[in-house]
Amino acid sequence: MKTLRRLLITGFEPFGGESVNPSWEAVSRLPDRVGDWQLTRLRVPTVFGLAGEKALEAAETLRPDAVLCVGQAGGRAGVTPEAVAVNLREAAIPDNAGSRPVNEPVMAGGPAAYFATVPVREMVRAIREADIPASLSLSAGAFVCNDLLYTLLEHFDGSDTRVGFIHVPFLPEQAKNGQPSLTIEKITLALQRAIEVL
Ligand code: PCA
Repeated sequence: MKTLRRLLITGFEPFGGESVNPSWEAVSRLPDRVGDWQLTRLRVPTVFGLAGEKALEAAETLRPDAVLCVGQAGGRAGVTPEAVAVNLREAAIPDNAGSRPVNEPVMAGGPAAYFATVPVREMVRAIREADIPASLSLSAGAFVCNDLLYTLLEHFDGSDTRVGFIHVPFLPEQAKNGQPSLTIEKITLALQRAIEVL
């Protein structure tokens, strides 16, 4: 029997006045096993620093082969694997602990940026093949999602553990004034397709 690879997959709690976060809604609906990956789910707080701490704590126990984080990107029309994380905290709104850092590093003295170590272009292709809009994103912003991705890429740099991030659009019930959205079924299927090509 083939041994399953271990995937730590995270979604975020709601933030910015929303009552749901599609990232956690979708992550919690994924089956325990996708392709040859065994999934361990983790809901992380939308708080600078703390999201990364919680993910690293879980990774310490699980020793995953890959960590895939998922977050909400309201206003985006498609599912967007992130290519890069930058060493910057620049928040337009407060996080869930009330902090709103501006022009601060994620890690003092760290490199300016890290590239994701999962096959982002293959993920885009696989999601599109399922007839779900997807494109490669070259910026995860400078809020908590970027913070989490940078923290994990820095921690696992040079190791065998691969790290990636996927931003997902609003759910239909969150989208206002003609903002784009995707159903929970489509977002969940997109994640499944992305995991299959990890
Ligand atoms: N999206 C935010 C943080 C939590 C989330 O789901 C972001 O894009 O940074």
